[in-house]
Amino acid sequence: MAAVTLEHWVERIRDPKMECMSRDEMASLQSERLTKVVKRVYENVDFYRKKMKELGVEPGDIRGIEDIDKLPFTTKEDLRENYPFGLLAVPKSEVARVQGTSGTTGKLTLASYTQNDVDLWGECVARCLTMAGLTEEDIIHVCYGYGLFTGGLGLDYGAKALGAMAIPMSAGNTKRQMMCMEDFGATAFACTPSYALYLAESLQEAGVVDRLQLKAGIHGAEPWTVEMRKKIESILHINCFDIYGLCEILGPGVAQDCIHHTGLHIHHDFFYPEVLNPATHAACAQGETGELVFTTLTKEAMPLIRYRTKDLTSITYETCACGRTSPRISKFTGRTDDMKVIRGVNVFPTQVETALLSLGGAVEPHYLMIVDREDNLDVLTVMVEVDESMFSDEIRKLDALRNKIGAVLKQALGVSVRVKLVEPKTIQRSEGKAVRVIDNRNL
Ligand code: DLL
Repeated sequence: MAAVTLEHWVERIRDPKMECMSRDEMASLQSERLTKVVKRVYENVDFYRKKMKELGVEPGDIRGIEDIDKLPFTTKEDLRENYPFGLLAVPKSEVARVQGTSGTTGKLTLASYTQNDVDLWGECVARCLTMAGLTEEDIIHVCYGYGLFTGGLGLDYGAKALGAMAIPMSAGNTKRQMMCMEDFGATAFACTPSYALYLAESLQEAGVVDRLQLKAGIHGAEPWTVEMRKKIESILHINCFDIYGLCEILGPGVAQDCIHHTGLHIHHDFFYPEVLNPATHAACAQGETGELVFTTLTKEAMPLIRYRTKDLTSITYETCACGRTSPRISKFTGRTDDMKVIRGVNVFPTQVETALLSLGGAVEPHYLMIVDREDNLDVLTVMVEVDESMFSDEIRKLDALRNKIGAVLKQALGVSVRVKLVEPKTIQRSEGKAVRVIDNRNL
């Protein structure tokens, strides 16, 4: 069967009451939830009681959502110091499961969930799947890893809450993925965008795209550009959606874009977002880039107050063309910690991706940034995959392409770049999050 495009779909809104509430109604719900969660963490979590006392704040001082800036921040370092169970607000016997992600020091960043938290997670991912036009009729091929990483189980819980069929493939073995996708008639698939592109190219090479029944891709867990989305969509003739989340807050399902692709809708009845200047902590104006900070409003096992995600984005509160009133965050430009400062210039991997994709044609969006220090000077090398045919052409053509890429990257990044052209599939593919930067400077 030929691939179906989503163009003629009418999007179904799963929970119009929550997703289309007026601003005042939502503020009152958020206020009620915030006052409860603050009281709970003050009474049950030593870390928060101590922090609030240091700031001279009592739970009674928090009367509504407008008081949120009186509360202390929580950072990844706080999680590390309280690893593994120091931030629990319930007895350990009430924890139904834990999920984790790699931390910066070798230990995991660990999050705990009660059964209600797991159900909330399923509800959030189900809302995201609905935003992608999926229903209980759909078959969702999940090639995110299952395990401590939240991708596989999160999508699985979402499919269950929606009443759809989940195919729990987990990551790896691309040939098997392709076979099952075709044989089981998957109508949607979920994995990182870098693996989605790899899988799409592999399906194209195998000539099976037209035999698939895919209509949607649910991708996230790493930054990706609009150009990358369009590339996957055009190979598979589907619509792809950007799903966001982090294990400390929930896992996938904190936010996702709808068919209009004008930002990711946050489920703000559960997670209250702020976008703050990372240095001054002042609230950013709508549209201004800053660090995303979340307060979980209903989580039981490990509620987090003003958690600093280190993810950089901007926010808008305008109602979307889809009718949802939830605030929308723009695609992430990077993290406060994946930004590389190269000869004093801030460089993000997504800038490289956008620049490469602007060249179209012979250049693939598979790249690797390598930062070295030579004679006390930073040197940025960008490895780029180019079409195989380029290597059989005259050397002059290859040089011209290298120079062109170098010029485009210099223009986009503001620093000079050494370009290394390599054949397709030279850069290692990842079934999980792609590695985009290797920094050899030992800073
Ligand atoms: O990556 C959860 C997830 C799984 C999201 C599957 C989407 C799909 P962590 O391993 O805790 O959780 O990593 C969270 O990944 O702070 C962001 O920096 C990055 N990230 C997640 N989603 C996106 C996205 C999962 N859509 C960290 N765009 C976050 C950009 C993303 N970055």
